[in-house]
Amino acid sequence: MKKVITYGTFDLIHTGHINILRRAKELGDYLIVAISSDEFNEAKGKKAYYAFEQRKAVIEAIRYVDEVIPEHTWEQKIEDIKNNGVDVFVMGDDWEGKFDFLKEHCEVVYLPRTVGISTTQIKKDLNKMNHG
Ligand code: C2G
Repeated sequence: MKKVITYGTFDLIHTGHINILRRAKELGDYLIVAISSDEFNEAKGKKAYYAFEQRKAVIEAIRYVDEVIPEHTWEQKIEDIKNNGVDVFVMGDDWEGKFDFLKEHCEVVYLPRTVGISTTQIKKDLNKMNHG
């Protein structure tokens, strides 16, 4: 069984997230999604609208996803890959090159981001809608 892993905050789920999860799953048979904890989001300088448990419940409900684990640190990827027998590591290409050090442990694939959608943009648009 070919196992794929990807990482992210996955807040306010949108088609950009769905597209990467679908394409990640297409690269194997089993997709693990490591979701950033609320504390790790702070380390990333991100404040998610939904807390970890809610983001986890949403991602677990997506047909492409087989398992969700928490992402607590930048450093856990090699251990996750080894502990879960992961064959392919996938990220959107905004991370192009940043995780090439994983190539000695598994395949590393950067997929094109979905253009024109982001959680940041959603928040901005909602703000405008509500404040005119
Ligand atoms: N993504 C995408 N297209 C978009 C928006 C996001 O393909 N329009 C992808 C990102 O490239 C990423 C995934 O969706 O691969 C999750 O995006 P975020 O939740 O923003 O995750 P990020 O903050 O990039 O966290 O250790 C890695 C980090 O946890 C990555």
